[in-house]
Amino acid sequence: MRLDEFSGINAGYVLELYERYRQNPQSVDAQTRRMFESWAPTDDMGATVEPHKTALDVQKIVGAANLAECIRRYGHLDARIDPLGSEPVGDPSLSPAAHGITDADLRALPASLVGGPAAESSANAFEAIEKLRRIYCSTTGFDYAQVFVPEEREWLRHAAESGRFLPPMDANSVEAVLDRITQVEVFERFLHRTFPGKTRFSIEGLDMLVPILDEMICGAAEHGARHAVLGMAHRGRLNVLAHVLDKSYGQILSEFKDPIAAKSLRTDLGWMGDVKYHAGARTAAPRGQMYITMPPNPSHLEAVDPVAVGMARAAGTDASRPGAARFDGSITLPILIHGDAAFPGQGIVAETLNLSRLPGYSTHGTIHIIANNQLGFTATPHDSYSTSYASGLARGFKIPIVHVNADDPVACLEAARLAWEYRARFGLDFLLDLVGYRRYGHNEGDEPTFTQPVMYKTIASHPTVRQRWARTLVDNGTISPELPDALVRKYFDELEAAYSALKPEQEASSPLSSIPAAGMAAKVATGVPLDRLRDINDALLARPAGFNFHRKLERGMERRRAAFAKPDERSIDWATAEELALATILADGIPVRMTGEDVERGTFSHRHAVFHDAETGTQLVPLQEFPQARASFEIHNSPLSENAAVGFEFGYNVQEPRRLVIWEAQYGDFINGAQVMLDQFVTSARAKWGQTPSLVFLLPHGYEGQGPEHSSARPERFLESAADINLRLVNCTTSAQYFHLLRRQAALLERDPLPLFVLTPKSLLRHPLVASTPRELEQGRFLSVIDDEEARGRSGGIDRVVLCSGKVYVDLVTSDRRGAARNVSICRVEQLYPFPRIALNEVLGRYPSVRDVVWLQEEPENMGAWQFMRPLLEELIADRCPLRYIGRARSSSPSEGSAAWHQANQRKLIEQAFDIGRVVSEPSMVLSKEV
Ligand SMILES: Cc1ncc(C[n+]2csc(CCOP(=O)(O)OP(=O)(O)O)c2C)c(N)n1
Repeated sequence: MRLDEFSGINAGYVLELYERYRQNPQSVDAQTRRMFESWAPTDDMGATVEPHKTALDVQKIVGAANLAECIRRYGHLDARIDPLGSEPVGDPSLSPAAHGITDADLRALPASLVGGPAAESSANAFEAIEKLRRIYCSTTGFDYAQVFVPEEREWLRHAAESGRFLPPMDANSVEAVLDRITQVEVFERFLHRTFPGKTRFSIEGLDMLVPILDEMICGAAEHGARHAVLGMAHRGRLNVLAHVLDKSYGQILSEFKDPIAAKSLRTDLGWMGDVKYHAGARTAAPRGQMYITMPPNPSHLEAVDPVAVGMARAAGTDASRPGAARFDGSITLPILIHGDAAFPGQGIVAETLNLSRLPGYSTHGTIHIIANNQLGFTATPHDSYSTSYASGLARGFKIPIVHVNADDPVACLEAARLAWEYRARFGLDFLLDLVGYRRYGHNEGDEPTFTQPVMYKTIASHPTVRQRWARTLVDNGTISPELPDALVRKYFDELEAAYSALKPEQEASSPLSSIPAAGMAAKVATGVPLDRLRDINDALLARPAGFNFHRKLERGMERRRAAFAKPDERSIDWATAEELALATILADGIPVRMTGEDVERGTFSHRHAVFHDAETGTQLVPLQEFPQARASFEIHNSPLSENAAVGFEFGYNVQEPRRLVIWEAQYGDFINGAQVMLDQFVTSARAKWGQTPSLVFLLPHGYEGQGPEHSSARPERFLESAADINLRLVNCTTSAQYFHLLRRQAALLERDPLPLFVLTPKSLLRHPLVASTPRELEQGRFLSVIDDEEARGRSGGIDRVVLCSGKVYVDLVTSDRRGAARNVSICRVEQLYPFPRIALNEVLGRYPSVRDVVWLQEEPENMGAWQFMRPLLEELIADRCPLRYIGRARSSSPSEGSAAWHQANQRKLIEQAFDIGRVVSEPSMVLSKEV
């Protein structure tokens, strides 16, 4: 047996064992003994190795093998990845002495001890170790020991050591790199000169980012990818927009001039626009066969990460066929470009990384690039992260990392090629830590030497990567000495020409979506014939042969089976209405994606969209099985995240707006974990970027004595940012209303898309008053206001109209005070926004003798819908009668912590609704006051 059949440390171990066997054959186990009886170790030249000579030889062999392993594992600590020349931290284990050996010892040992491609062409271990050093301790730091799957690690090791991914070095290729980085640099220099001091977040110092993106995108396109989604922040964004997304110089330059042309000031759809370095873009024509999209993003660093990943997931998902949606990661490529301070600092990065291997969220690998300029505004790495590198977080997700010096084009391109190949082969995330510097301050008007005087002294005299690469190519005779300057001139001329071609008031605004026709939502027919509903219901309840339903679910299923027996009985509870709505939407050919914490079963154990066989655990998803479906249905329990989870669905939704995308919060209040997504994307995307999201949010809401955190979804949060009809906020009280609402949303996806926030019930999920009749699903439609049918019959005797929304309505009508209060009409405002002015006006007009109109809510006065409703109601009521508020007093916390206290206040609230004429003056948690 040859020694090199054992690699690295194994060889040392085998020889040590052999030595033990020679000393005492009984000291090794029987199997090993049998092997050694017929074995004399030889080296790779076939000569016999004599391990028995001394124990010292074995130690040297082990030392050499360990040294090789340490270089592979820790070599990146000695790599020169900082273009500004800082000394690498190094590691003692990288020196032979640490392993009890010398260079002379290594020369005397066979190269095979080192193993891998480096050993193949080496005469001895010393030469092989030197090669390893050049690979692992040069301008690239390979950092992949955290990859635990041997096949992946072995592939990475071979990729690093074989040089297989080095870029071609023929004259054309190296000149093309020079050409590209000249274009990148000149763009910044031109802007610097033409618009001095104007913020552009220059790429300079990380110029190689653009050729790296070229390499990844072209490489992936050759392997069949058709859609790249680039999520990135401000740094280098304009350069990437110009050179990767093909945004024209004319458009960019006109945005810098920022003209106020009367015709560019749109007033429709709430259009406000955004600064140029937040703008998104999409290539107009495919590059190769690849479309490239960069979503717009807010200033909030890293917030765009899950959005871009969700877009990539949507782009790679075929939802056109019934059953589960089919995702093909090979046709889509998400690339996220992070900041070196933001990556470790922003929690959403960890949330996004955590999505990477989850079945409902995976993109078959996202490529991450840290645009590492070694500063975050003025903060140093010392201030910014506790990990060794900015990329440290990725290690926990078993993501291979390559740190690369941004001044070495060859190393950068090798890393880029390796990244997309790894992603294509294993379908997993990869991280490229591009280490450069920042030529100017945080922005171009900022003075960096206040805080980084020493670093900026170095930067001031540091040649650009273009200058360095040009010098290398001129010195080795690959290009003529005139070429670098000629390229610079060429690109300056191009920019000059674009600039002088600008019209004085060139249109700088992006095209906006068209304005939906007025009243679209009210016109949608959402009823479904009873026969069709009955058939679908039966199909959803079909029992596949051999499937064992959980005993406790059987009764509910029986009830559901009988739901259509009497069309005028209230047999449709909330969950049934939801399932029938989704099923009929699927039968209409609209795909549905639903996610959220524990949505498959439903937080309140009401949904059971996924059944688990009680014997085998096999899953059954009726909405993927029923024969009437014409599009896919997917439902996934999300990870325990709100921010990234909502961001992902937003991205999915804007990428594929013709699919109904629903996210459910465990309790409505948890959505504040996604506040950045709401403020920066969902509610303002149309005004800033012309996007038209239509994501649905289900937010359990209602005061039930569960304490401050599980009572309120904080409707005020949505009303605060409601303007120009940018969202719908609904708090509906019946299953039929919910059914029609979901169907309406699906029908409006293309015609009048808006985000929909639904405050959904908890205890009322199974309440008989919330249940609806099958007939209501057939004949009804969503009503923004529901008048009090009982009171209408005696409208002349009505003194008070109580307007309320959601669960408190049920508390009112089930109160024992209700029977006696025949002069009170209780009307439900089911849609809080858009404000249902016409419907409310009609309702109020029906009660001519009304003495006061009350807005009644469970929430404190500074929360809930009151502050939003008040001016609108005042305007509507005008001088008909006073407006009164009944609800909890102003409070910093949404509700009481004790159930008993809650009940007392809730009782008071209801009493006051029926207590006409009494104004409570004593200090109380509950107020009744005229306003
Ligand atoms: C969530 C958030 N917090 C703070 C800021 C303000 N801010 C803008 S850029 C920046 C520094 C970012 O540093 P880094 O991630 O290294 O990116 P760089 O600007 O250096 O490219 C800060 C703190 C922000 N934009 N977003």
